[in-house]
Amino acid sequence: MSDIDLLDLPLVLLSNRGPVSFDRDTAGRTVTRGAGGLVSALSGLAEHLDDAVWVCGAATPEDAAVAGENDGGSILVQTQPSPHVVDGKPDGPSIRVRLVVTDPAAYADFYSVWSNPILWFIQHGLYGRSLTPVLTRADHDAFENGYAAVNRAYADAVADEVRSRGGKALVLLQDYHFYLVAEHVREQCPDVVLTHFVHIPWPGPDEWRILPGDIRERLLRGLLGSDVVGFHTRRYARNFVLCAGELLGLPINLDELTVQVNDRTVRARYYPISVDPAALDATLASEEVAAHVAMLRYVFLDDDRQLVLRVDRTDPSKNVVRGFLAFGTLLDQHPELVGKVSFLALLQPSRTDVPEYADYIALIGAVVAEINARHTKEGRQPIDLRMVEDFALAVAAYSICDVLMVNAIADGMNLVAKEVAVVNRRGGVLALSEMAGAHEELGEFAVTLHPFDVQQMADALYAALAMPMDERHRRLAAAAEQVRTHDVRRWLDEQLADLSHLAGFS
Ligand code: GDG
Repeated sequence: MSDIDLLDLPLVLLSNRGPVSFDRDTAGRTVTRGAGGLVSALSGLAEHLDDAVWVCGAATPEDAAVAGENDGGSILVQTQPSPHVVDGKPDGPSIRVRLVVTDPAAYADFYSVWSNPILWFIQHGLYGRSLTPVLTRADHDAFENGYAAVNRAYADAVADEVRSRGGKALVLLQDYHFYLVAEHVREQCPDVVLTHFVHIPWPGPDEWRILPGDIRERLLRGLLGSDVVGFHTRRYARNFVLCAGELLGLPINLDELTVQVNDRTVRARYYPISVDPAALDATLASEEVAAHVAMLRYVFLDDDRQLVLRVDRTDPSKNVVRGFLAFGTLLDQHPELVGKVSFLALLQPSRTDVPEYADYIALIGAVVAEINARHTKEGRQPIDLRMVEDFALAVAAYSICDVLMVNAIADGMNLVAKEVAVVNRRGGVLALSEMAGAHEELGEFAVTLHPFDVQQMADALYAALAMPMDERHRRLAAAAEQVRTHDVRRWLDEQLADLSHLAGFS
């Protein structure tokens, strides 16, 4: 933790979903740790520091109740061995959490109108340019009363935490929900060292021109309140700097990836996010995963059959429908594969309150039914579509698949590809979209997919399935080595090293 010690500053984190959530069952209040690599990486940091607080949204009614009982202030939650709120001194790792409660209508406009789908869609190249009206009066109002108002509330909570720590702190903001926060925090606390990490792609200026000038300008100026704006890849960082130059007319340096904002230099940096290999190894070794592996082998891998896998949220950006169309084309053009290759799709229903997402799930079901009807042989359907939330099942499938399909239209990084690289034990081939951030690191070991070209994807799947075993193992070992040496800890350490430098500690 050398860089962290060097910083020696209090830490204020902000993300939409926090490190713990509260619920209620028959026995009373429960506390659960958040899942996922991001939460565990940042939790490790927050637990390590003497003075850290994590500001996040109250996601459940019980979260809101906890916030109310504490007058909106922070609470100390011991995270291990079992999470619980502590009053005095904890006797294990703990995180101070501040749950922000906002008006439900404002939150709905912030989350389900602006964050998803508008910003998410623009940043994944999915926003409509057809004849249907796009930004209506209601959307303009939702920006003001939802996105901007909620950003202001979170910024005030962050600034409050910074002020209570003497006005100087390291502030780490996460993702597309909070583009206006950095500027508000800096206005109130000019001495902060502030980084905003964007987990999704950042497109070039023309994509942002879909938004009216005043809104896109506010989003960019908001982010430029940071000292560092972090992305997964150099391409996204470069696009951001181009936007500042073209859309705001600010002086930029494309080689250095910097933007000049009055007397401040804002740096765009790229830090590819990654996974925690030790945690994945432990999950793979669990009895639960072993039971799933036995079941999956029995169902999919008898008689030298092969398995294509995909694991995604049901998000249009993941391009699930074209992926199935490519698999259908593969079977049309290689009938000898029918009955020999199965496609297991583990899809987690996502954002179903957004109409485009609900429609997408229906379309996925229809396409799968059609391909299965066309290619069922001896009672065996080629596509097994499971709408499930089951990480142990996903890891079991990661470990035994022959091919992983990631064909996203755009994807900030894609952690599934990195997870498969670490846990696959079968010489699994990564079939990876050239538009996923992970392609920058893993593309040379993968079979590349062009997400809009169904024929190309069918051909690439065929090449992956036909690849000799020694070649498969060689590529997988190289991909695993890349991920193990560039893990999530490194993602965080590199950011801290840069910030440490900026803060004058190194
Ligand atoms: C966004 C960006 C970027 C899988 N099945 C279950 C489950 N998973 C886990 C996977 C993986 C994670 O969910 C999905 O992460 P991805 O990176 O693939 O995709 P997004 O959710 O879109 O994440 C992305 C990421 O942020 C980090 O910056 O890489 O580009 O879009 O870890 O293993 N998790 C649970 N249940 C499951 O059934 N809880």
